[in-house]
Amino acid sequence: MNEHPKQMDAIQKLHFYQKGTFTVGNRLVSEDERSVQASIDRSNALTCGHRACQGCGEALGARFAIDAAMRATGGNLIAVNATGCLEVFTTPYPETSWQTPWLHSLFGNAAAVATGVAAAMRAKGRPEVRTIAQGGDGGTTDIGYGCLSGMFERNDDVLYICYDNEAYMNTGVQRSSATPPAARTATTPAMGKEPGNVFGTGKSVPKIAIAHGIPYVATASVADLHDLERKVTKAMSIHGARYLHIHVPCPLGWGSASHDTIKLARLAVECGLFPVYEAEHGVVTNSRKIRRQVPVDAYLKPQRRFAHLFNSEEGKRRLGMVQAIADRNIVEYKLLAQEGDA
Ligand SMILES: Cc1ncc(C[n+]2csc(CCOP(=O)(O)OP(=O)(O)O)c2C)c(N)n1
Ligand code: SF4
Repeated sequence: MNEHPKQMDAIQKLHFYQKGTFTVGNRLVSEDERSVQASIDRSNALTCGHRACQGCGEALGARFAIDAAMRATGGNLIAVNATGCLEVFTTPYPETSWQTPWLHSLFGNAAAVATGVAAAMRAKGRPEVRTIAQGGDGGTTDIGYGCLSGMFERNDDVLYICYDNEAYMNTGVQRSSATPPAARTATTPAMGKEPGNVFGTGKSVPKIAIAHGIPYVATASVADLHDLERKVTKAMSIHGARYLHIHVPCPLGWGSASHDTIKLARLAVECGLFPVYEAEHGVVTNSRKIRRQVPVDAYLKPQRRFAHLFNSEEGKRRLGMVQAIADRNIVEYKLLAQEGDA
């Protein structure tokens, strides 16, 4: 029987996602391989009804991070949020998607407010209540950086989580100091010989956090949610200042397809542009190995913010410069798997 085109549209391909994924369905894998999300008693700290874009990496990262922290603390958790997408899409007044005590003050002071919350809990004789601060890369690497460095330097008992989508997304994709070279944003040259962000600027807050010598620093990706949960759990087992930097693709700001979020996050790791590692007390202790390095083109091409790199000789030259950054990371963080690596 021939299907009418409209009927064809209505027929959706069914995928059996259950086994082997890191999502709620992985109840079918053995218990020790399951993520926190696989458990029916997960806290659903960030629940339905929020207004993130389809495929938002930040929403996914926050849900897994906060649920893992809730489990690690037996639900004794207060989260402080910087201004930004995560704050705006979860709490359109008078509603909220958070099912945990949650506080928003200003764009740049989340680390300082969290320090105050942790101190207040101590003063009230409730040291079991733990504190997390969280924000986007703009709120972390630029405007909130002074408060964050102070929190690190005083070794305050706070886990700070940065959701790095590589620009100020909430206000229309402006450049931050975490925006990668060559990426086009609303505040970088749109055309000319060298469109997009310049090379040789910006900063690595994970590296700066390590330089503060704080107890725990890690990077993570929404491409490996098990690793992300493990790092949050580990961070909550430690007292003092801790920092977790999570790479979270943003379909709206990157000009990528919403179904490509996880794929792009994985390619960023596998090409070497986003190294995944851990450090304790100022020393890098391990890095996630890559079996086979993929060329940066595979990661950059599906993103419209990098389209100009693929349509001219000048673009090709700058593509080579991006590849050189990835290659340097591979060496610096010893990212390529050697024979005998687990
Ligand atoms: C002091 C101050 N400056 C500017 C703003 C406007 N503002 C609100 S959210 C935002 C962007 C947030 O970007 P980022 O921290 O990277 O988080 P994202 O939205 O990308 O998750 C800006 C500029 C503000 N609220 N307060
Ligand atoms: S703009 Fe980006 S970070 Fe903000 S909700 Fe949309 S996808 Fe998420």
